[in-house]
Amino acid sequence: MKIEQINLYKVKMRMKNPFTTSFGTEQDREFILTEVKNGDGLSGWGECVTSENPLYIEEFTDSSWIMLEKFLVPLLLKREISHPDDVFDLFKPFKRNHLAKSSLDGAVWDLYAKEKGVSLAKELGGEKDKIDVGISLGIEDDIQVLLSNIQSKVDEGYKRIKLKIKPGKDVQVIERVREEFPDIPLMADANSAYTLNDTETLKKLDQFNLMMIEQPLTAGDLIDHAKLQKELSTPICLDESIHSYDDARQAIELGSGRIVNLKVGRVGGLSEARRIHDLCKEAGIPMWCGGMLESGIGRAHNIAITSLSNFTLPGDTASSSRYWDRDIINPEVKAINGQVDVPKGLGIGYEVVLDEVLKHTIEKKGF
Ligand code: OSB
Ligand code: MG
Repeated sequence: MKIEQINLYKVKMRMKNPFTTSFGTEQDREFILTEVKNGDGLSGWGECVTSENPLYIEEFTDSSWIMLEKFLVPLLLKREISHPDDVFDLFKPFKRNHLAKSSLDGAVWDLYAKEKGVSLAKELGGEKDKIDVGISLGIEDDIQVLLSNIQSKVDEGYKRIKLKIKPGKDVQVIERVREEFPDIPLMADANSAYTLNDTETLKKLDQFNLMMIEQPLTAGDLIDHAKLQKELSTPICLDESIHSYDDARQAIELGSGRIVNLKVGRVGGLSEARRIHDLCKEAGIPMWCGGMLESGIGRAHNIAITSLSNFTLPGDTASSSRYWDRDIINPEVKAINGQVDVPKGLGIGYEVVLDEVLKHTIEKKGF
């Protein structure tokens, strides 16, 4: 295949509700959509899952925009690609910037599947018709608000509830939630807010039968995570720590955690995501697909990768309506009883509604 044209759309979309984690609150999502076109005018789409600020990861929307226009787009444009895996290798000389790289990798995978006349899920080796999904709920000042958020998501049928925690909003919050909901599949995500000095606090969470504690310590602290895991009976799940196949390999070898949250953007795209999937499967490490408050395009990519067999735990890919008044794809993503159908249509299997994209576009550049 040959990429004849690339369009970048910087978009700003307002979520229905603010979302608070240990690193901050976000309501206006600012990110980039990438569109790659072949000579027949067929389009593949990708999403660069950045935010306006570098709080979750070092990349942010404006840094990825520069990365894309100055380095990555010129490498890909007019180039003959025999397989989407080539894109990962093509970008390899440039360090990190995985969210930016992933957005083009994903668009090329979508286009490749469309050219072949298959779904992206099938082309990736997906085996499931439906995927299980949970939901991630932000920190709330008022515990009653959190409890009612949980109740409504349990009623909707989500397969597990993830609660964001931070120092001062942890043990007591989980304790109160467990009083109301003793049996629901529950987990906590700290987004790197703790250090080994907090081991005693984190050990108190062991009594609440959590499925896992996600990313208690800083990214890069694989050794400290391994020390902490030895102290905890609750499995540690790694999110921010895993940026590559080698990160996953070393985390498994060190015993830094027992579960992997895979985010396609964080690891630089679907090709690397697949390699990590196979590694974890081989090692007996269960996985699930994390979310980055994506629009429908990123959501579609998440659904496709989650159809692979070792995504055995419910992921964060909730319904479009949990985030948006109107998503930018048709049909929108809809979880029914905690399950989302894996689309069978070509490529990502959802139609991108260009009018909706353009409504939110604050900058566009074509190459
Ligand atoms: O840590 O998984 C995370 C959102 C933004 C950045 C990091 C994270 C999250 C979420 C939300 O937990 C997941 C979602 O609903 O998309
Ligand atoms: Mg997380």
